[in-house]
Amino acid sequence: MSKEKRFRYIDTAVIHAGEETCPRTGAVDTPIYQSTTFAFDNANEGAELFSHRKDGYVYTRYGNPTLNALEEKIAALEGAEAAQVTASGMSAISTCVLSLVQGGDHIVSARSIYSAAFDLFFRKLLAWGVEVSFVGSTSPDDFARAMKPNTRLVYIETPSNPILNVLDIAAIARIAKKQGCLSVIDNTFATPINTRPLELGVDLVIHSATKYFCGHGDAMGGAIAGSRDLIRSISVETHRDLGGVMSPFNAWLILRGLRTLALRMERHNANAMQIAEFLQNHPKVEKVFYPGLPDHPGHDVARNQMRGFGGIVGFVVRGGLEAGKYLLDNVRLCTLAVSLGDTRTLITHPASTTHVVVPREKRLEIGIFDGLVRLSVGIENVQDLKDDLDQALAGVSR
Ligand code: LCS
Repeated sequence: MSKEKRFRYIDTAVIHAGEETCPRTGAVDTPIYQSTTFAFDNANEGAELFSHRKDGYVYTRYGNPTLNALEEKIAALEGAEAAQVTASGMSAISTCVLSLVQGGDHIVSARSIYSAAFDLFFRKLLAWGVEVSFVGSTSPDDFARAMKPNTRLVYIETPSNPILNVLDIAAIARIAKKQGCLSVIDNTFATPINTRPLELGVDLVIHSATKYFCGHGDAMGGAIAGSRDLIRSISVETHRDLGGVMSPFNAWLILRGLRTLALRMERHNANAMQIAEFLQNHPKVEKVFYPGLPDHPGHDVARNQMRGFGGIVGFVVRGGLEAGKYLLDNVRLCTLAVSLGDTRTLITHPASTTHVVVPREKRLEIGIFDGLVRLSVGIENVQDLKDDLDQALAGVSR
């Protein structure tokens, strides 16, 4: 029997929480339980497991020891009682939201959320009879005004993808609580190293574990964290039926990635701050969006609720669409790819890629300007990153 580990700090929790030396073999690293099904000793044990009178493993869609270790680690990092991991971030969002609402219910959602989450709400939920009000501003009062008697859920993301809106988590959680409905936050950009939303009163935290949790761009995953009761009902009543199960191998990769989360975020925070300041002083750059800059409209709120300002920087290149495309074609170190949160720096130009099919007016309305570039600042030496951006910006013609 191994001794219970004792620790207080999150940079120790990323390494130790949820994981223990295997009592049977002494294996120090959590094994990959690459098994779909788990045998019962006898028929009675099967009955006990299926009726939840006994804890144990039955079938990987219902639970798996490698996934469980990851769930315990994520719960510890978010200060939650429990967590459920899923096949992707979108799987976490769809499982969570579909578990909490039904036809006739109303959701209040921030307008600036990850585009596929917006599409899920706008296209699918509306078609299924769930009403959604999108709040375009960052003012908690506007969230309060959007509430209706049948509001069941308030859904937010901060800092938001891709325009880095900052929302006051505690104020919005209070509004939801006052109305007796649940609040859900996508904490992918901040990670629990920078913000722990449950401590600010939110009910459920969602992650795309594909991003900073994994950290190395080699595994998809998602997670939902919150109270034991909520996670249990999401897990038993919805996750098992929707079936977006994380693979044991991906759980193992994400467990491994998480052990360096605190270290990586420290570097992401520091590099992104320096890049934001560098871009702000660059003549070819019109505007920079980074919550760490004092002139960001959400800076004061971010200072209150974030320990670091994260690794994502948005900026508008002078010269619009063509200038944005030119920059992407001319960087030599930054990688042209979607996704974020990797060790390497990733660069995207939403207007010519992810949002190319969105009509220009609609795009501008949601802050996706022609020259907007999103940088997921990696953990490389920051001078190499500045040099790369500088040489590419030098050729931008206006
Ligand atoms: N939440 C946020 C904030 C995201 O940025 C993403 C993906 C998701 C949820 C969905 O997670 P997934 O299902 O991909 O694991 N964001 C992406 C992006 O900005 N580019 O490519 C994917």
